[in-house]
Amino acid sequence: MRIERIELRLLRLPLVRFFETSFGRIDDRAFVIVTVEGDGAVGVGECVADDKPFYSSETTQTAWHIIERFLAPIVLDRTYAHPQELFDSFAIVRGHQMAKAALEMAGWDLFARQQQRPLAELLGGNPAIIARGIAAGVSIGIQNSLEALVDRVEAELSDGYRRIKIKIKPGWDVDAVRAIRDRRGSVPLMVDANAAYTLRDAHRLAALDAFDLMMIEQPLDYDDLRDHARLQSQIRTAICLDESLHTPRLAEEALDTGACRIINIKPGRVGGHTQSIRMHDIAVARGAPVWHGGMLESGIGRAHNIHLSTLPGFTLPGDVAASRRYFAPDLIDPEIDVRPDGTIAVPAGPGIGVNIVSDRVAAATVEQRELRRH
Ligand code: OSB
Ligand code: MG
Repeated sequence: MRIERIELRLLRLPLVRFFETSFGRIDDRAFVIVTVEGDGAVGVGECVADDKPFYSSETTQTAWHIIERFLAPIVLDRTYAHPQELFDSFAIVRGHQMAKAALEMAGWDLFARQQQRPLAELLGGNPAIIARGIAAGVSIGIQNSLEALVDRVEAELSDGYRRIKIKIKPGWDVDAVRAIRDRRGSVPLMVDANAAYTLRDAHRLAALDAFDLMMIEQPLDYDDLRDHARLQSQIRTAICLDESLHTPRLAEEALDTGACRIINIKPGRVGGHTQSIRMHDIAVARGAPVWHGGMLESGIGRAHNIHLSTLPGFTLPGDVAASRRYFAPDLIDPEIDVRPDGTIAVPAGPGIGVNIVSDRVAAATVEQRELRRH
């Protein structure tokens, strides 16, 4: 496989509904789409970095810079036997997992299209899951009121979703969980704090033990494994880490020190598909459940996420949901939809298997650049 041309596009799209987390509310999403071309084929990836460094230190602008200045010169016109060599070829560049992931995932799509095979098969997906589809869950942001929250939960459950995750922060936690339990009983429920608490809040987080949650995601700081281990020893609810885990090694350390019992994998956060597979394998070897996170992706990143979610260790429903929860219209046609049984079909064509609507991409493009070796 050889990549002869790379195209970067910065896009901005309005969200169907605002999305609020412990670090703020957003109404639209900026992201970078990376297209790679080689031997007459095309592959595409989506960079999950946002325009603000709040969820992670990367932004659309840093990712663009790192791809243009450092990663493109590594990959352009180099021969790879397999896309699993891409991530390790970036080793001279430290960090910048989201920039690396966007290019690496485009390379996987290119290779799968050249092989005329669905990406899920090349990643090592479970054939039964590839045939039946993946289990979908939703992530519900902080709402204006508890009534609005419970209404959202009802609407998502009636669309078929099998698991509800709500965002929490100090002041929007125990009451929000109780409101959902009061209305919907034992529905599979979990919370995500996006690092909004400290170890001094342990008693408040222990109060969530009464609600039989599947897990609490990233309660403490984004770079703190030690305090997560201390917290996990003080609460019954399983901790799942998201922001803290950028590498397979960190996942290993977190599981082996008791900082978490469950792993969230987002290929953007860990450097792409190859690193995601490695992290998945580490969790499976330790008997820890894995699920696929989401980053409010367009249909391009979303399709990649669906393919990766077919690996056998993804035993819990992920934050991978239907296009129409995010963008109307999405950049792809047909859009990704959830079925009444709460599953999402794995797109069946070569590569990520979705058709990109170029008019919609063009209309959302803010900036565009072509990179070649010269
Ligand atoms: O923490 O999982 C998170 C969205 C943006 C940044 C971080 C997170 C999220 C979500 C939304 O929870 C998941 C989705 O629906 O794509
Ligand atoms: Mg999270």
